[in-house]
Amino acid sequence: MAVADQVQRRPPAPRPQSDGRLERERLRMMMLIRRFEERTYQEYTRPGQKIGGFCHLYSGQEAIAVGTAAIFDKSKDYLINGYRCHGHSLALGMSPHAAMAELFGKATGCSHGKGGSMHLFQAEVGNNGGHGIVGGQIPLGVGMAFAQSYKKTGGVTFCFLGDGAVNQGTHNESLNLASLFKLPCIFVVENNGVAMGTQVERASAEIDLAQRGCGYGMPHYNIDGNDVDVVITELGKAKEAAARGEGPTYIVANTYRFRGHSMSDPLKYRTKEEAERAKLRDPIKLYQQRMKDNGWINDEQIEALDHQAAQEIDQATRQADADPFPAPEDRFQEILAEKYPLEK
Ligand SMILES: Cc1ncc(C[n+]2csc(CCOP(=O)(O)OP(=O)(O)O)c2C)c(N)n1
Repeated sequence: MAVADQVQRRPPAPRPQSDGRLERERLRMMMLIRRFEERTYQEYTRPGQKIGGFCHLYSGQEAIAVGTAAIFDKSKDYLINGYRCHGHSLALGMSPHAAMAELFGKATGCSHGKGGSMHLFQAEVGNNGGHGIVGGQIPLGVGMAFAQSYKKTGGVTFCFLGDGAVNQGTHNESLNLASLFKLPCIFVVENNGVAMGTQVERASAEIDLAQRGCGYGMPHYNIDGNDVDVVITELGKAKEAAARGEGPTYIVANTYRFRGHSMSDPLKYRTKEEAERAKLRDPIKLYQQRMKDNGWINDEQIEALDHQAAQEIDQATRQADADPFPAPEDRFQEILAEKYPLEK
């Protein structure tokens, strides 16, 4: 049984009273992210590959990013992330074109083609980006929450990390300070059960990762990371507590990644049966079913949403492909080397 199934879960969210409009938008976004990732996979693996560098796909985990975006206030909240950052960026409103152009290394990309897949940023909406050093984003997130608390902005920071990052030293230092200073920080561990090819039970002595929050005196719990309504409800409660000055919460969102760790992963560490079982809890399929049960959508409308998403991604990809690379004279602009030139 996967770790995610063994640990205690919070109960499902109550059915919302709704006309289905917001829910349709959430479903649309999850489907758009899935289409974006599948196209990224195709572009990365096609002969004459146009996407370079490391690239980590988010397929299977969409409910977490989309649920967070539903409660995120772009005027004052912050989000910071590891390298698996495409989904969060799209959910917070980055255009598929700005994201795809970044993957292609083009000047029109969100980081002007200098960051690539692991560094999608959009600071103007509070998206403080993807970070390639495992656990490197945790103290940065705590620093951002410290700034929000110090300046009394009323905003909160959503700090995302993977199940592998919980064993980094930065995790200990950051959680302690966040709790001690009662910072408005919500730690969200996206527990997809595996760090590269190492399962949680082979890397962590305590497999219930939510217990990590206990040692730092903060509320801590597991949630179903495949259920977008649960994500909204539970992260929403943590956000309200943080905004009231009650300090951080530690949430483990249990999920599964459908693709390999990165593009070169032959997936030898898991069985076909495990992957097939996980697909039964595909967050998109679960949400489509819930929406159909509530009479908010039908199969035809779902097909139309998918068609629209595929077209939007196709257009974004063609545009990204046609866009220019950054000009050679700009290569030291907007990077640290601009301030500390390597060439004297
Ligand atoms: C400090 C550091 N050590 C090792 C690596 C190599 N590395 C890249 S991803 C990864 C696994 C992290 O897994 P997890 O935190 O569970 O995130 P996921 O990939 O599942 O999203 C490792 C060890 C790294 N990037 N940084």
